[in-house]
Amino acid sequence: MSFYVTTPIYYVNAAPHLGHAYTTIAADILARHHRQRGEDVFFLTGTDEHGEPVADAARAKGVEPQALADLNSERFRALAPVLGASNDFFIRTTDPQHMAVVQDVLSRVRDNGFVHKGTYEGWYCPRCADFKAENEIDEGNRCPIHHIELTREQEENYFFQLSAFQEPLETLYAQRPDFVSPRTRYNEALSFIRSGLHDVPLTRHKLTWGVPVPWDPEHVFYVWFDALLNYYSALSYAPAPAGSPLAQGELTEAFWPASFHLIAKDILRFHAVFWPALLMAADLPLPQHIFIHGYLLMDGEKMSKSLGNVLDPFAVIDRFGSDALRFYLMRDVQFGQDGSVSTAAFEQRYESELANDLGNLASRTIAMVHRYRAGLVPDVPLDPHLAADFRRLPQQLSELLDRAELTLGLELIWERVRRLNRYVEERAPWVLAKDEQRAAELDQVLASLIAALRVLALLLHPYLPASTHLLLSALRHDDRSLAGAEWEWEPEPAPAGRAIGEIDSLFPKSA
Ligand code: ME8
Repeated sequence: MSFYVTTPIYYVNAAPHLGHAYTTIAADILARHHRQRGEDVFFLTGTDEHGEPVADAARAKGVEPQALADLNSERFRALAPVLGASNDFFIRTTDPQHMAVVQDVLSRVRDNGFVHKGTYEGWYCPRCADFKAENEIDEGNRCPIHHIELTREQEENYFFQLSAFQEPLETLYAQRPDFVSPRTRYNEALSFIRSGLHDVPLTRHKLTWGVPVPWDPEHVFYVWFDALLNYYSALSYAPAPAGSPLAQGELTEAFWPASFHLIAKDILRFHAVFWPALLMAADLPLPQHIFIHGYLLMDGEKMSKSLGNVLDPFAVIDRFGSDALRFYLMRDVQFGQDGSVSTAAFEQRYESELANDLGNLASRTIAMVHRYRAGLVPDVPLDPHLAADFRRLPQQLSELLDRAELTLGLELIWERVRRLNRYVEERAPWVLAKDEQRAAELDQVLASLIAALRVLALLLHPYLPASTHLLLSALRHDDRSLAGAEWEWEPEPAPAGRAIGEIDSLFPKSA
């Protein structure tokens, strides 16, 4: 089994913000979860460096586009490990290997008869690098996303014959109802297709900052076609993932087509319409799923660097750690829908759920094993009352994450975190400990709590990799695979009990 997940490649016209961190974290959770299932995983992220958004930003700063791209691409590259992201490669569209693949694939699209010359006239947003139809623009000819005035463009270009793919795309959507999700986004893409597809510019004549068109050096490729191809080109030159039996050069065969492209709804049309059409035109297999999440909103507006209403992920992580940010974003905003974020909501979740529900549960459980059983987990059968709530969780989580239902997956686990807290209160080990007659009961409660903590830590591992690593290390459970999250998983017999370590507060309240 192989699993290939991607994030959009981010524009390098400014530094990363929380919106970018969001998609990268989501993709990382899927990648880590599939690694836990023992699959070969490839997780790609990177930066989109050509086109007007970058050329204009560089001009405004008085620097060359390449210099701005180098500076900001490095910031995005540095953000990934800070977020705890385990990406296998970081692509830059200025990589010469990527540029060669773009030229190669788009020449094939032309050889296949899907490119013709024409004149484009219409509205254009240089921040979106997007040509806007009349019904997509705000009053005063403004971009509905960036609120800037659109420019009227007239340009002789090569066009991609998108119109030829109207029927094939309708068939694709009919045959694969899970090609795009959530359902609202599927419907949105399909109705765009049904409204009639027009040919779109494939090249730009006025721009020089882009991948040169091999058959006409006065043109560069329109940045979106250059950018979309990153998902395919990366596999041709990325090194094989650490520990993989694959060699460099074997990744396309192993991982193409992608399992999941994660994006936000701002770039739905490019991914759900242009991209499959382009792949068909190039005779390449189509991705399995495109999942379109919503916007993180601040003050009711899409968080965006050009609007200036951004929350700095570096600052949040500095104070609370990357797990806290990962948790908050997946928990507070239903993945797939828009949701508001705020420092107040973040702090509330941190205190009540991470510090209290999970952190306290872990530290008091481990402390009780040390206090009452000298750090040895009794080797006794587990409490059957917990079994119904803890059995089959890996399967249930996998089913949700196979649909990229990241928030529902986290809620599935958190219900058990709360269940276990109730169990501690109900069974009150501190009461049992006072009564020698009830030693066997206490043994069972402690063994069950530790087993349940192991299950929770393994299930939560993709969401909270750093803190669950600490917890699993304290539990002396080295294997990170999902097999250990089975309630029935049996440790090696140890009649005298299994030793566990100690743990510091996982989510300190003073953070
Ligand atoms: O569009 N809420 O790059 P970009 C949620 N280079 N997600 C957000 C967000 C927000 N407020 N803001 C950004 C581009 N994102 C192109 C993509 S792909 C072939 C080329 C995330 O820097 C989300 O994933 O504008 C969104 O789709 C992406 O960043 C846009 O990043």
